[in-house]
Amino acid sequence: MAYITATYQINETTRLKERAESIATGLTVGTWTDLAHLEQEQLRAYKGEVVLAEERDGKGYLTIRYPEHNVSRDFSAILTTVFGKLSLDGKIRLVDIDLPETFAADFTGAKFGATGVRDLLGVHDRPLLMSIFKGVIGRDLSFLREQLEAQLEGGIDIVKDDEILYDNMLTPTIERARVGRAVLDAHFEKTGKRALYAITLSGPVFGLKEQAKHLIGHGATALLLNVHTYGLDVLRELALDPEINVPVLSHPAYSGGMIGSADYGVSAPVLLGTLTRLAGADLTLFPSPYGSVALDKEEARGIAAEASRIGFTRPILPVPSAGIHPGLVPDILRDFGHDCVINAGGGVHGHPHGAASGVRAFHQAIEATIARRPLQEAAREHEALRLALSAWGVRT
Ligand code: 1AE
Repeated sequence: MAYITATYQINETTRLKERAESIATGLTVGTWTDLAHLEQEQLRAYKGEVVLAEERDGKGYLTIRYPEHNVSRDFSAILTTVFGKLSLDGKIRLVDIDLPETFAADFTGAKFGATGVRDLLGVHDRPLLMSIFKGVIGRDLSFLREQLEAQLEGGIDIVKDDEILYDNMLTPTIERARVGRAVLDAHFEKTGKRALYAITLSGPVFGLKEQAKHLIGHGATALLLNVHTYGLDVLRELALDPEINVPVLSHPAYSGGMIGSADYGVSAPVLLGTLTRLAGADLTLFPSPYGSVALDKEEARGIAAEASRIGFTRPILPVPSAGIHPGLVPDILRDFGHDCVINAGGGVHGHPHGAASGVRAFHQAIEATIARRPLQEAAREHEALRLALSAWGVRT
């Protein structure tokens, strides 16, 4: 028999076996009180089983496995079984989840993954660089076009919409797809360099698939989804659809409500790493440990490790984000390695010489870091990097 295995962290260190047993039974064949028929033989195949109940560093860790046939093949059923009512039961946090290989046909994961996105861009030897449109709300398509051209001029790999830029009158998504594609194609004709532009999906949930296909039909080369406002199954449905054949970026907006506590909710590696990878994102964005919205470093590194895990789905690209500027590049590469995406909005558009120089400054910082040169030394030869460092400094 195959199982879904979940590990919980609790703020208790005694009677762990009993607590685990009560969860294993309560979330499967039983409830809070004894049921007369519980010992019936046919129920055994449906009962949760305690794998481990142990104390570590003053906390309790309970690992329980649930028979695969208890759930339908979707996140709603899986998460309701392993952490539905249980998530409301005091200080308890879901810190690990593993799906069996028998789920592979229904959880196909990313279409492109880390390698596929790199193949699309033709970049294999350095971290990828992504920028975010900023200040587009209230502006029109000509502003968007200019910003896109500037970012491409600097040598950006991926440009994404701000997650708060929905379908709107001034820059309708369909026009963003059309104009964006024209600019990307012109850039490729001129430079031979491919780039992607991710457009935010928005609007009614049942229309998202059609919207995605419509945008692709009009030139979209990538899509951005606010996964945690819509739900993991929405991402999975998009990833399962063969006609949605562009990379999908997962934005972490709203996930703080689930990952924000050390005692409750879901750990960041589980939500933004494991589940986001299984749901089918090609890139997972999350707050870095040192920017404007900082995550604990081990949690952030845990997300990257789960994103890059080799299993029955493809490894995907970790994207440490928020408040990123060129002075943070050595920290990012030290903590996340080279197979990640460096992502910046303000750190590109706030450059004293504009977005093209902002992107150049990042490339100069990446090149220097890979060559093991201090950024201050490289900045003596590179004006864009010098200006970025004087604006925002260097962290290490
Ligand atoms: C954690 C996601 C970060 C993000 O989406 C975003 O817009 C960041 O903007 P900046 O780089 O902090 O300006």
